[in-house]
Amino acid sequence: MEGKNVISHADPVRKVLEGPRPFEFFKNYFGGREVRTFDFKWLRAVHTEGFTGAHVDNVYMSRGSKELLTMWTPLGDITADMGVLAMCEGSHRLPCFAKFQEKYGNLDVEAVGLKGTGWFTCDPYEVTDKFGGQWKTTNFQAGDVMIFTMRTLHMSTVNLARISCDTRWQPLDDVADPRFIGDFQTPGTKFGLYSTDESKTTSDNTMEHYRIKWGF
Ligand SMILES: O=C(O)CCC(=O)C(=O)O
Repeated sequence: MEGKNVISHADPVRKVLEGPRPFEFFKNYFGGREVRTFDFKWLRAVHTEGFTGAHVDNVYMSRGSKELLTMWTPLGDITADMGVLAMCEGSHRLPCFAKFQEKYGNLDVEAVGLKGTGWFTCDPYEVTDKFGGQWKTTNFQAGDVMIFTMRTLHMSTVNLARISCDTRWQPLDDVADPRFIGDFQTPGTKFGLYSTDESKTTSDNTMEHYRIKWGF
């Protein structure tokens, strides 16, 4: 169990997160290819007033399959006012997001040792005003999931309290980002958020700095 979270890797939880149904769904989705999920699972118990800012997952996990998908699983019924995920529809493919994807979407926050969370912004409307798209979300019931690409801009609504877990899925025969499979190392290797590489965390190594450099 080294490196494995005692909750997200407990048998009853694994049965929900990576039971036969997601395996079958993703196998069909990938045209019959066998699939795998990362060993690392992002279990979130989010407190009142907590939320996740707008980001694409590619900034955290771009070193493997280009077909990688995220599956967001609420653990129980969670209504939008309790804290759910919201998607910016079209952000992964609309031409109006091309520069956003080329600059922000291609950033590897760990490689540059980004200081901060890797979120592009905390203001959802800043994105739609600047680039386009439309924010969408819904109430979730136990058994629902949300599946989206590495390039889909998403964030959460502000939380009352909720527990969810996000897992990653890809074809088995494709290369997997080595940071999230097998035994896990320190958190510093998983997110720019926890970056400990002092040599890289200079004051201009922030999202604000990159946004000025990119012209947005
Ligand atoms: O649940 C959250 O607050 C964030 C989840 C997320 O960003 C993801 O699943 O990629």
